[in-house]
Amino acid sequence: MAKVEKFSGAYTAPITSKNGQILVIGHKNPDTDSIVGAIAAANLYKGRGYDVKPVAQGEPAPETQFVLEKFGLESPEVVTSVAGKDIFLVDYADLKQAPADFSEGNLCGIIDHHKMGDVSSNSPLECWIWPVGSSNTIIKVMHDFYGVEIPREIASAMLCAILSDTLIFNSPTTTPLDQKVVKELAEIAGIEDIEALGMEMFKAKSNLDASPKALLNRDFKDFEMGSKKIGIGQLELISEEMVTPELKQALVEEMNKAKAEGRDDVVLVLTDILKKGSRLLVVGDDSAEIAKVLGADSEMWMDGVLSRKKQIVPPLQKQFA
Ligand SMILES: [Mn+2]
Repeated sequence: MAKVEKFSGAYTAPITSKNGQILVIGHKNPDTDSIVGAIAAANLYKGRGYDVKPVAQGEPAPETQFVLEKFGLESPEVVTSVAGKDIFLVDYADLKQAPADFSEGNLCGIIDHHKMGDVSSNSPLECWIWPVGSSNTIIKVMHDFYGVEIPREIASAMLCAILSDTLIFNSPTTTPLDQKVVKELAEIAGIEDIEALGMEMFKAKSNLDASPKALLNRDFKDFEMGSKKIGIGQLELISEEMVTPELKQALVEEMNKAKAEGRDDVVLVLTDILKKGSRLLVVGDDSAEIAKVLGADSEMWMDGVLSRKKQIVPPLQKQFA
């Protein structure tokens, strides 16, 4: 039998860019996975010969700022319009997370690890959507597939993005591939104590020195669930006790304002990384039902609940379908 040659990216057809420089763009309210993902994916596409630029739909949050500064990476330019542009999406595939004029752009590819979204394209596209803990895990595998090298500073930031999305491997979204890729990235980056770097990063993330409105919006996503529109925010903290009763009250006020903007319910999940659980804040017509479905106790504590994607959104979607 003839030997089957190992398949690699060298054999795939090139992406055709009709509109000049291709933008690599993460989701709204960008997190570390989406901003570092855009930078890392741009490195990959550049390595394959494309003229690309990483951009973001907003300024980096404190955790991302920490990562970019620590490894000397530039914060991507903020871009909120993609009309007439070729684009790659990183870390999302739904219209709600995309720029408002998304449909006037030309979608060339998607790298994501969320449930399938509702974007569509006008021509065949490159899609890498895997059920792993972080988009950066996929981007590392893509570098290997296409034979593109990862510079040390980008490898360091990618490692941080995976630790961020998987809560240092504590989130139930973590897969063995995430752990393997982090080991490989640590080797490229020369990082020895992965855990210590992760904790340093989460300390930066726990920065609550911002307005209640900015805190609610830091990692906030809207979901259509049956006939309901439910906004769900999450703050990942070293300790949920950092949120004082006064701040909690101010956050609930902001949540009520967000509800008045046309949502049925607004949820804020205060995740305690060390206690491995989350405190639930919820305002809206279905608040009692939401608390029940998510298994919150009388003090609204949800033991073992760390992941919005895996432990919050699916049960609510099922309830309100
Ligand atoms: Mn992600």
